[in-house]
Amino acid sequence: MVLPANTESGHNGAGVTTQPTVADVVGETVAKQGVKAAFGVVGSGNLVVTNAMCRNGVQFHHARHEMSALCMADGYARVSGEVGVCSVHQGPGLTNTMTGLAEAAKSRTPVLVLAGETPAAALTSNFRIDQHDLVESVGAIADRVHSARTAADDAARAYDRAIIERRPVVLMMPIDIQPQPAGQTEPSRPPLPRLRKPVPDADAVSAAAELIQAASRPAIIAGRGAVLADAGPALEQLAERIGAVLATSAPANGLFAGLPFALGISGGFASPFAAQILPQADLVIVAGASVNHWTTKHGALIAPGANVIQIDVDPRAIGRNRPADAALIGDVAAAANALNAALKDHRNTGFRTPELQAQIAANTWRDDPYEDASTEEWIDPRTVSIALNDLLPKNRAVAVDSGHFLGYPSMYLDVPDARAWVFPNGFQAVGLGLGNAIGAAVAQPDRVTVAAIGDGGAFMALAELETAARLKLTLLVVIYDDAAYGAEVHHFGPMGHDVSCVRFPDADLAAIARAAGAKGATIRRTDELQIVEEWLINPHGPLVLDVKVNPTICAEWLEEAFRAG
Ligand SMILES: Cc1ncc(C[n+]2csc(CCOP(=O)(O)OP(=O)(O)O)c2C)c(N)n1
Ligand SMILES: [Mg+2]
Repeated sequence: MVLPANTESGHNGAGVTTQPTVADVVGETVAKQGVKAAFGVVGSGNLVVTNAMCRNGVQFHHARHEMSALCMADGYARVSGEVGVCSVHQGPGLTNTMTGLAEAAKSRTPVLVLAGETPAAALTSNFRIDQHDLVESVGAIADRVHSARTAADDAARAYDRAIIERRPVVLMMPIDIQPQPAGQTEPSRPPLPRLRKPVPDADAVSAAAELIQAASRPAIIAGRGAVLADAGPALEQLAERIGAVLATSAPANGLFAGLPFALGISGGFASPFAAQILPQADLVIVAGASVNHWTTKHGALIAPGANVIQIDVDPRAIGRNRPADAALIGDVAAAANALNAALKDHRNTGFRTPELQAQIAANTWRDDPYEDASTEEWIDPRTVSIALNDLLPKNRAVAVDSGHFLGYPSMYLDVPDARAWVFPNGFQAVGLGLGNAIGAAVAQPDRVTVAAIGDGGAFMALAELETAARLKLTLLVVIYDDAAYGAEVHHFGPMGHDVSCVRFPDADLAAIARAAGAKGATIRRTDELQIVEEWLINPHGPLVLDVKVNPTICAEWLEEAFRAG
């Protein structure tokens, strides 16, 4: 709708009916894209736009720090498949989001950030920074509300770009334009088509099908591209036809959960059995995965002579980390369906024998023996992870942080599907896990969400314990507390460096959680996990477990990563 100047048809959020402002229209336009939830920290540069979203049906969840607010939008987007929305103040409000924004950019999460911006003419404003270059430098897209006339179009375009370009978009909203009467209240153009499922070229499909027909023991390694394409069923159909075993990259964990020939994660977190089977493949179909050094254990999990077929929507991804013998450029589900059609008369038992199925079932991580390093004072992180896995309902989601502890939840906590797994490790930053878990818990209130984090990551995001408590989330925060930056201790200690600066006095994180309004308990033995059972009867409002893990254990996956450099 185009409004003549001074038309009285809006609401300024202060109870006064006026012509809608640019901020009103931006908030309304974003809400009308179907946004159900938004996160943020409110200042003068984003209060009006945030209220406008709320008036139009968006539920706004206020965080305590912008980095975590961004992570909440990221985690929300990862599990819901929708655009995550985050609203922040200009200048420091935006700089505070940077680490979370870089993670969302590296993990290609569609996030829309609504950020105030100092007026072009306010050259001496304290808040002034180059917001455009700042966000572009971490891989996000900078867009802008250009004028009162274009506000609705600008907002709709920014939202579309997050989906189409699969990256976070920061919509700068100059604070001198925001209060102006909007020249237009609705976008002038229809939304861009959202469904992009590019089908690979037919010749490429034939070439890949030929390689598959020549293979005797194929494997499929699926990544986040397969998750985003909902390609699990199409890939399993293909795998069954061609006799393939299935594995995922760490970010795509859960995609093949429960399937008989699923080996779990390929890479540093691979079970010893999976690591033994995967290099036996003579053909590997890499489906929406980058197959970087983490996923292949520095190349060891794909045999040097194996053929590789790589499927990716992005042509630039082909062969980036491992040369590909054939490439299918397109949506992973569309490509798998095309291969299923091309191979409709092909049948190969391949790996799929009853013997291997039984071996896979009997050789998961928890079947792998270890010497329990629990003491009076500390619990073995593997022991507590296995016990939690047994206690928690199957309908759960797990979000992790970064650090030495990271392998334990990845190896021992099962997830029912890929949307129940949040792995914000594209930037390998510590401190993003709790925010991501909160976003995931908001998106899936029917699931028990677990935030598996280290004590270092917990302290970086501590403020959000209050958020989790205030929002009464069904959230179990498991802090693998070794009173240290364990990753650094285990990396530099063996080299003879002084690591006293990355060891900390024991801290009572359960008491801190209680002070923030959550339930909290210290865990040193598995019988103390009874508190989880009690909490699960009515798990509304977070329970924080300060698990005192044995700091002397160095996880094998990390040792190996350090060895490889
Ligand atoms: C933001 C950020 N700062 C520093 C680092 C370097 N770093 C990697 S792991 C780690 C230790 C994290 O400690 P904690 O969360 O307790 O996990 P732990 O390694 O002890 O299991 C640090 C500081 C990082 N990756 N990201
Ligand atoms: Mg630690």
